[in-house]
Amino acid sequence: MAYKQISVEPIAGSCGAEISGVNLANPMNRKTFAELYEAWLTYQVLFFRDQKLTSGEYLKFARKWGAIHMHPFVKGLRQYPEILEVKKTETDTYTFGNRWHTDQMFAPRPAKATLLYAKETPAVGGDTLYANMYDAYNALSPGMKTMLAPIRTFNVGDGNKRSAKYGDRQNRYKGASAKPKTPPKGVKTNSQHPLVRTHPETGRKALYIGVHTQEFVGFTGEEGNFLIDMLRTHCTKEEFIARFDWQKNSMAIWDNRCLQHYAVSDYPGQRRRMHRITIKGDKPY
Ligand SMILES: O=C(O)CCC(=O)C(=O)O
Ligand SMILES: [Fe+2]
Repeated sequence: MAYKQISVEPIAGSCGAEISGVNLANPMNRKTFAELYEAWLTYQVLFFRDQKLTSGEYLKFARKWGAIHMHPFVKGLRQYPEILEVKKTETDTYTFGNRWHTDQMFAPRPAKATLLYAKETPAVGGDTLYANMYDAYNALSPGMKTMLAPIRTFNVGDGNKRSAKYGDRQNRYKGASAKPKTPPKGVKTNSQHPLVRTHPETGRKALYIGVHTQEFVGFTGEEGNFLIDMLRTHCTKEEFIARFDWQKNSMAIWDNRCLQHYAVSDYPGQRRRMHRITIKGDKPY
């Protein structure tokens, strides 16, 4: 597609594009947003640099992508409960999002999109990695695709066994504003989903798996663990990955339906502070 309103520069062969020529604090005309949306479906994650928005303007831009999804375990900002602060201080040891995952996969209707806006960044380090789950699916053999097609996964939000196995159970939300909350009554934090999901907007198939995935329904633990480990290794091959180097006032918006992401924990003793908004999604199929 030829973009007329914005400039689109891919950052890797797999996914991700940097957008310029747009100020997100300004009201946006329909044509510009249509191009942004088209680029987003194509590249799966968009990056913007040097954006200066108030929290109100940020929230307004986020709402263009859909209704806001509220995090069941972490409180938002006092004035803007829709905005969650992902913060790591000089003394924090836990890095929020430091596992390959897709956001809110444990929810019956997981988040469609996540916006992240950099308020403070370390001098070096603290990048975010993205892995393209269309490519991960397409790289499988016909035999493996057939075998995986009917599988349903069981995904858990908190206190999950596999996280404990990988040693990241403690202080699970410490790096995210240190304001954990108990999920509101009636909010489900574990869910079954198809392992191979069809993107509702592109119609393309993607692997849908992440750190929240605990078991394959109807498989023994041993079988499930074996396949989950194999697929998690497969999904994060270098060929599927893009890496974004944040600066203050960078913004990203990614599609959780066809990507996994990973916050790199390589800046001990430095601060990093991000404002995150998640957008409601549909039931995966
Ligand atoms: O801080 C980051 O780079 C990403 C953290 C994360 O996983 C998220 O906000 O969903
Ligand atoms: Fe995340």
